[in-house]
Amino acid sequence: MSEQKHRAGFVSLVGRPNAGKSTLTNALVGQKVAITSSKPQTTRHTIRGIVHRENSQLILVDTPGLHRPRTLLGQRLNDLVADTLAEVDAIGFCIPANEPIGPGDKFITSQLSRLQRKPLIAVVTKTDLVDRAALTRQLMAVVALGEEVLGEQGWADVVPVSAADGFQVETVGDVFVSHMPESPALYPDGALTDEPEAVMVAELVREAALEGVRDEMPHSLAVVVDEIVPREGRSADNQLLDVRVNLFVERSSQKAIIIGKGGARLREVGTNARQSIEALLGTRIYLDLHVKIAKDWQRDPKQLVRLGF
Ligand SMILES: Nc1nc2c(ncn2[C@@H]2O[C@H](COP(=O)(O)OP(=O)(O)OP(=O)(O)O)[C@@H](O)[C@H]2O)c(=O)[nH]1
Ligand SMILES: [Mg+2]
Repeated sequence: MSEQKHRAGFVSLVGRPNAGKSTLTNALVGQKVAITSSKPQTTRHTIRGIVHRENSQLILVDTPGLHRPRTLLGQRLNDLVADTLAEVDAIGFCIPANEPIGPGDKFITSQLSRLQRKPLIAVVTKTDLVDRAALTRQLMAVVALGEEVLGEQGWADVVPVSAADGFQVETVGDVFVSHMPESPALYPDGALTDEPEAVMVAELVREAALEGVRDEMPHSLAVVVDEIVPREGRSADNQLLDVRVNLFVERSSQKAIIIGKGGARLREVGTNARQSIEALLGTRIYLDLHVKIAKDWQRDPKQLVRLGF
C-alpha cells in the first residue's frame, strides 16, 4: 500500500490590479483574509492565506496588483511583488476572462519568465462574466501569450475559475498542489492567515471606507489602528473592546468627503466595519474612527514609513 505524499508550499497570486487575486484567495481559503473591492490597487501588502487539505497545505500569497507606478507608493508595491516572487514555489498569474490581454499582461509575463524554473500557472478569473465562446477565445489567447513570451514550454497549466460562483475553485487548488514540493504542513492546523489582528482590523475599515468613493480617493486613503483595548470594568461574559482607528487622506477636501454631511458617511463606514470586525474578533467592539490629513503621503518617503509601507 503506497501512502499519498504530503505536499506543502507557497503560491503567489499576481496580476494586474482588479484581476480578482484577493477574491480567489478568499475563495480558496474559505474565509475572508484579504479585503476586496472594485477599485484598483485595493491590496497594498502581501497577505498569506492558508488552505488546509488532508494531504496538502497551500500557502497563498496574495499580492498588490502590478501596474505602471505613478507614485512612490506604487513603486513600493511593485517592488514588494518582485521580492515575493523570488521566495515562492509557484506563481498563479491571474488574468480576467472579460478583459482583453493587454500590454500590462505581456509585461508581467516577461517579468515572470525571468524566474527560472518556477511553475507559472495562468489562472483565467471571473469566468462567470463571459459566455463559453468568449472563454474559449480567452483561454486560447492566454496559451498564445505563454508560447510567445515564455517559449515552447509555455505555462505549466492554464485554469479557468470563477471565485464568484465557485466554478473550478477546487480545481485551481488541485493544480497548485500538484506543483508543490513534498513537505509536511508548514502552518499549524486551523490557521487561516498570519496577518496580525490589528492589520486585519485596519483593512476591514479601509474596505468599508472604499465602498462608494471614487477617482483618486481610493489611492489617497490609508488606515492605521491606533489601539485596541478592553473596556475596563466589564465581566468576562460581557467584554467590549475599544478600537481606535485613524483614517488618513491627502487633502482637506477628501476629509470632507469621507466624513460626509453631518458625519453621515463616516457613521455608515463605522457601522459596516464594526460588523465585520466583530465577526473577526468574536467580541463586541466600540469603533472610534478619526479622519486625519497626511498631505501627499503617497509620494512622501517619511510618511510612507509612518503608514507602514
Ligand atoms: N463576477 C466576478 N467578479 C469577481 C470575481 N472575482 C473578483 N471579482 C470582482 O472583481 C473586483 C476586484 O476583485 P479583487 O479580488 O479585489 O481584485 P485584486 O486582483 O485583488 O485587486 P488589487 O488588490 O487591486 O490588485 C471586485 O469587485 C470583485 O468582486 C469573479 O470570479 N466573478
Ligand atoms: Mg487584491
